[in-house]
Amino acid sequence: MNAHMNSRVNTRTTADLQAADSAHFLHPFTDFAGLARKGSRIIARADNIYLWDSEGHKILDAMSGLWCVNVGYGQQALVDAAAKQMKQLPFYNAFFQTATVPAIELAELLAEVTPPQFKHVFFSGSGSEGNDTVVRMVRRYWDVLGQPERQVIISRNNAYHGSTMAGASLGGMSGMHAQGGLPIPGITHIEQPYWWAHGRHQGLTREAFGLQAAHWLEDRILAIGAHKVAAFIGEPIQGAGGVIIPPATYWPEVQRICDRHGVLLVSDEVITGFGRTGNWFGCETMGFKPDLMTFAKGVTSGYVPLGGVMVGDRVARVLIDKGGEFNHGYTYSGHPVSCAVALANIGLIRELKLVEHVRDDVGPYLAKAFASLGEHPLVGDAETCGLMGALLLVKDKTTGAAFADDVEIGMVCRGHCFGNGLIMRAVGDRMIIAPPLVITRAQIDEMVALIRRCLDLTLADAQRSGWLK
Ligand code: PXG
Repeated sequence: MNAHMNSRVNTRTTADLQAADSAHFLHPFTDFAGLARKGSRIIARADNIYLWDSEGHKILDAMSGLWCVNVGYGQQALVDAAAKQMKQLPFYNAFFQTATVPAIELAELLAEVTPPQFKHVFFSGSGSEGNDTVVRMVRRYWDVLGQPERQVIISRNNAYHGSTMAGASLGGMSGMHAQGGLPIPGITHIEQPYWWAHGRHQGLTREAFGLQAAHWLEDRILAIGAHKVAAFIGEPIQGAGGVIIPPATYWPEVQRICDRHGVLLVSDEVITGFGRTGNWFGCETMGFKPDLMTFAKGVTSGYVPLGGVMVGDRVARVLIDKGGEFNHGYTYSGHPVSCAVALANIGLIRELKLVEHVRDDVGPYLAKAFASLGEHPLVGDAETCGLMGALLLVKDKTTGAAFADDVEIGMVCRGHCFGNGLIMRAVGDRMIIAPPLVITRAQIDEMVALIRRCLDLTLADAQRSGWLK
């Protein structure tokens, strides 16, 4: 039997799989040679909030896969929905004046669970493609309105909006811009609303800093000329950037500024959507009313790929009533299997009352647990919103001083997480989590005990290595 026919994890050794992996599989955001030296950890199966690797180790997945498995692993309703749809109609497109039942019904359901300005959706296969759609759609909107000079989209440093040409350009990751000549023209970035990095040293309260950060947007709009600015895009809470929760004053002020200058407001809800922050969408938690909303990940809990853009009435009416043909779309726009799984997933979020569970029960419970982790000697700041959380690791708790540049404290801590059956991400010195929404209070206790153990081990390393001096 050749390797392809015998490719199930349980019939091949981990070493054999790792060799095949490094021989053939180029992983995303990975130093290929570095990984080949080390070998991948191979995840073999999962249930609820736990994973098992190919060596049988159990791991608590505090990152929901990659911020997506909102309903947790092993939900039979999603499996059944996929199998049923695959049997009945595995694929048909939505291009040539055709549609499929799951795509229609999902569009209808999304209009119901999203804020009231949204009655229309454009489907994509991922969040990146959703944001490519945003770029083309906002520019098309201003063209149709006879203002083609409104081209510029303003985004923020340390934003993440995906990895396609447009997604990476909208994102504010300097490492991504440095490869491949990005950003594409007509995209500009302002500073992020990160109080610890940009507000604390000025002695500003979080609230005052939130207003200042919002006014960076107005300054940029005025510098460019409002007649040239198409849209502003932001994640309600930056995810990949390190779970940066903006002050409560930020988004309402951003909204007022966009309204004042007629600029479209786009909320990238790829991470914050479908219950993550204790409301269906992050814009509801943060108190603003976007014109467009990108989604992906939690719409199917990651069981199959799906993304898209919710299109608010302001934009939809122009494109529908005056736009003619919009020359844009993907083979998998409205994929019937993805849409069937999304219908089952949203049904389950409702049935299990997961949004309420996050808002009223496990969200506040996690906030308390993180406040107590905030007392750990390594932690300078601890914050949560719903089921997203971050711990900032600092050298000196009283002054908040950071570790020396050559000390990768986050990676040290992440190493201990790996070794102790916990998946937690490190973004610079920020340790971040976003567990499945089905997590219970007892499981939060278990997760927090693991985090505390990893912090203690990291502190011991820091003491031993003289990094605290
Ligand atoms: N917008 C946001 C806000 C995201 O978080 C995307 C768009 C792109 O989605 P796709 O489906 O094209 O990947 C994302 C994706 C990380 C990490 O390191 C985060 C994402 C993807 C990969 C890694 O935290 N978010």
